[in-house]
Amino acid sequence: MKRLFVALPVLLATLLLALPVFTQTETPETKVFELTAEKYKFEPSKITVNKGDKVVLKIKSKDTTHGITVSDFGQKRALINKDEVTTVEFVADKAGLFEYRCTKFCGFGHLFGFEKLKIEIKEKAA
Ligand SMILES: [Cu+2]
Repeated sequence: MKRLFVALPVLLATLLLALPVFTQTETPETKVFELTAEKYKFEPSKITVNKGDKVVLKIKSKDTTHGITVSDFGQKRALINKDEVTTVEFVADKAGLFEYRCTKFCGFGHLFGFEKLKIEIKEKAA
């Protein structure tokens, strides 16, 4: 019983000291990106967010209809029509580097040289 009286304050002190570590992690944010799609690339071609962030892509096409399928985050194909803004939203719930190319035939470069859109999702700093 006496050991409990010693152990309990030590345990409480340890928890109090550890508390700031738990509360320092970054809170999820909504990150909005304005992108353009054109033959044969997305611009910018790379975006970076933190795990947990809500990502909003607002994509415009400069020339013809393109498409994007952010399949790793449960998104179905969205078409990107010329002079319209297509919005794709997802929660970046896993870290890694994800690459997406146009998913709508837009010319011969679509088959051979399409530069992928890279989405880097960083693990939050501990
Ligand atoms: Cu294409």
